[in-house]
Amino acid sequence: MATKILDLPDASYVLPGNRSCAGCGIGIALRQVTAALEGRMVMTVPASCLTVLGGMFPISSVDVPWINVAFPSTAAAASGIAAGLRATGRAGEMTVLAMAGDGGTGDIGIQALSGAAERNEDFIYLCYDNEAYMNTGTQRSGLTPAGARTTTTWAGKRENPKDLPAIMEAHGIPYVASTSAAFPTDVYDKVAKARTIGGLRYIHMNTPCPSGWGFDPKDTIRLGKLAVDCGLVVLYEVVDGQFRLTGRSKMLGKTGRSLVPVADYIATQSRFRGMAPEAVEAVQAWVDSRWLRYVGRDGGACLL
Ligand SMILES: Cc1ncc(C[n+]2csc(CCOP(=O)(O)OP(=O)(O)O)c2C)c(N)n1
Ligand code: SF4
Ligand SMILES: [Mg+2]
Repeated sequence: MATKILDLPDASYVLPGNRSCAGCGIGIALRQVTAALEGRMVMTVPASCLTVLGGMFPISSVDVPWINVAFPSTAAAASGIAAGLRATGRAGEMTVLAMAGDGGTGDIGIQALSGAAERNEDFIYLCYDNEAYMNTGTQRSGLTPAGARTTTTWAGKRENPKDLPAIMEAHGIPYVASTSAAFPTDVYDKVAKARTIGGLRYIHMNTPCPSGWGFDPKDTIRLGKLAVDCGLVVLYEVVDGQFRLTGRSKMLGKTGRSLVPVADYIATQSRFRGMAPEAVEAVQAWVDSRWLRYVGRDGGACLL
């Protein structure tokens, strides 16, 4: 049964005031992530906007244990903590949560993550995807969408983003999910479900970034929702190989309602300024074929 917005818990483990930009999607989602674990957790976090949000010693903007680790080692550090909790008989007391950005996950941390997934280590890995290396001033990552201008793709990125949840699914881990910071109940339910499962659980979370994407901070939720409505972001989960659409994506798939044109989404952000019409069409074709595949898989079809 999906949680309703008014049923989300009042408890907050993200304290008032932090160093992220106004309207940052990470801070919005971190409330649901930590609430779903009831604060009974230990986090490993590599260099990123999330580290900045967490704060600099002796100040902290979160009320949960948090370890800053070297960039490529997020999943390795989480594996070690999970092993330590197991060895001391405390594994049931708290959840180990590795949380990193798209650059820290899809590019720099992928080998440690892949190794941990192959060993089916006991922790949740949550990749918040703001679609570039934002903390260092917006460089492209392997998850930056085609057409987006960054300081290293100043004419617009040519490649589509790599499908990280599919890569994780190919490891045969028990739980993979795709969610968005714009849907707090979807984030909450997926983290709460992942908490009840053993082994490596991977959650991919789209996280709008006003500063790097070029939009007004008041529009974070609106744009996050638009990304789902146009099919660039799809909400789903794969439990033991069984795929199902969730929330808004489920509704769109079930009713067969047309997706919003990708061009409408692209027009909302300055990172896509001057994108050639043919490039927009190419992204639309890519989104359309992916969407058909997702709808076709809904209800069970296995990727492998
Ligand atoms: C080994 C290493 N290389 C580079 C850096 C510089 N650095 C710090 S944060 C960051 C960007 C991280 O991008 P991402 O993982 O997407 O997180 P975001 O900043 O977008 O939240 C980089 C390149 C570093 N701290 N350590
Ligand atoms: S640059 Fe983007 S992701 Fe980073 S703190 Fe600012 S809004 Fe958040
Ligand atoms: Mg990033």
